[in-house]
Amino acid sequence: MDKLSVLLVFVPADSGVDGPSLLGESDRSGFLQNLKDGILKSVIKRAQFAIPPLSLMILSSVDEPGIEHHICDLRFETFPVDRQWDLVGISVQTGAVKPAFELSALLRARGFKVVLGGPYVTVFPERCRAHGDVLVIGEADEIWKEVLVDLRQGRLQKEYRVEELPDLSHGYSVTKDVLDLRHYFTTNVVQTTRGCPYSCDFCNVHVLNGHRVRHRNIPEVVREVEGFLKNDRRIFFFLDDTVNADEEYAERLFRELIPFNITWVGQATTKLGENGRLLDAFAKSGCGALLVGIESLAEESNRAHHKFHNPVDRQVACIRSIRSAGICVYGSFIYGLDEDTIAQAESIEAFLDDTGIDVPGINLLRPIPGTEVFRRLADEGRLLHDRNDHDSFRFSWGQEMLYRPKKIPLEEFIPSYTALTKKVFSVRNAFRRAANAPTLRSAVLMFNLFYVHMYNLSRKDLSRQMQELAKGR
Ligand code: B12
Ligand code: SF4
Repeated sequence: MDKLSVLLVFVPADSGVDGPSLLGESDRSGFLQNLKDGILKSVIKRAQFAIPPLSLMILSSVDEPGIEHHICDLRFETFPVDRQWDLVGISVQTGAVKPAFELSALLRARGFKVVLGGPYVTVFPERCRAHGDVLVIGEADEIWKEVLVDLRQGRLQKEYRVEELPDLSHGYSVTKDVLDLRHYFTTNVVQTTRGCPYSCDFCNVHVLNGHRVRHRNIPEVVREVEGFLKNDRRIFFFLDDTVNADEEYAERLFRELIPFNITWVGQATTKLGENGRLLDAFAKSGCGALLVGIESLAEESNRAHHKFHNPVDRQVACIRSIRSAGICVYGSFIYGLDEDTIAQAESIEAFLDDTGIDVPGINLLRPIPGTEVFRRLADEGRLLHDRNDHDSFRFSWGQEMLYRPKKIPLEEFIPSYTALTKKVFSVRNAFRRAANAPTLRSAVLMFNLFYVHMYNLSRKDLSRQMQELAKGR
């Protein structure tokens, strides 16, 4: 008997971070201009570091007799409409809800059965109910098998709700069998823990994955790394939100990974700089770069957003110590948090000089529905769009303001932010940072050049918004 075909789909957001297909075509002509655009595009393509959706890799690795999985990543492929799919699963991410629902409507009109899952479905099942035949609410690692069995037996239910967060130590293996390896910067994406003990109010992770850090078995992660290396020797991305959340676990794991001679990147707290043993394990196991969330340099701002775990006065020393261990630091700031004043811009510049951060990210707060900050800004009347109309917010990277900062009028904030990004993201600074980076110099250069381009786009959106604000006055 033929197997039932299940297609899992990842939908892009409307932002440049989401893949080369979104770069847009040049509207200018001329040989030199085309050459410049061509070079820029190739830099951007490489610097986007596009990685496959781990969620869909996990689901497609669930083995159920009589079922075959396929993945379609719409960042790189078009939807294969000419085939008969017995079930289409769409991952719905905040930032790409509208296109996800539009796709679902199209497919359902053609008679396909659609199951919706992912972060947005988990937080807002009621808003998703009308848009799919089946909803999966929560982390689907275990419940997906139930869905597949029901599909096989012709008794799919309307809703599958994960009552208890999956125990990751029970063991599952992730394969890349249905991925097209060529699309991606690397396909080596691994998650070792889930959940976050902290409660930053702009973040969804503790809402989606809980406050308790759940670990995978170390031998299993080691086996996964070994297996992944067989068909892709490129860099590894550890997708844990805080790869040093449990320091003892992290040290044991990364010591075991030393013999594999990999290079890896991940996300950590700057606290790492105060744990010499863990830093040593990270460096020896091939850690090349870590993203650290610095957010505001005003302690009272971090407190206002419930971020208590990285005291500003220890940041400089911690970042220096991480870089001295040979690991690049991507420092992520959010300018415009509640207690920030206009002086924040200068503080960020000075901090970048002081620490030598290799790749700065100077973000605008994206209030994601379902977070505490979204609710608070809405209650305080500071959102620039209707709280019930999630589609009107462009959550993707950079771009225009979605709310009014508390202490800085928008009309002052926007010029201050754009002046800052103009200074920080120059081609000259990109080369300087690459030259000073402790390792991965060409990646640091690429990323910084990519940001020269992205922040330029963001400034255009903001200047458009300034004009609209002036007209509305
Ligand atoms: C890697 C990553 C990215 C990568 C890759 C995207 C991806 N999703 O693979 C990139 C850089 C592209 C990215 C971009 C963005 N991201 Co992001 N990202 C992450 C990160 C760090 C890891 C994602 C991951 O692999 N998790 C592990 C997997 C196993 O979990 P999962 O994706 O939730 O999948 C499980 C369930 O949701 C469910 N599921 C998921 N899909 C489906 C589909 C079906 C059919 C079913 C049944 C079940 C199901 O089952 C899975 C297994 O348990 C998460 C943080 C996190 N902890 O998840 C943020 C996170 C997902 N990102 C977030 C955001 C906000 C964004 C951006 C909007 C950022 C921006 N401002 O531009 C964009 C939007 C991109 C888009 N297309 O919409 C938020 C999402 C909040 C929300 N409510 O949706 C998160 C949670 C971070 C946060 N701090 O809040 N991101
Ligand atoms: S921002 Fe980072 S530390 Fe804060 S709650 Fe989210 S994952 Fe945890």
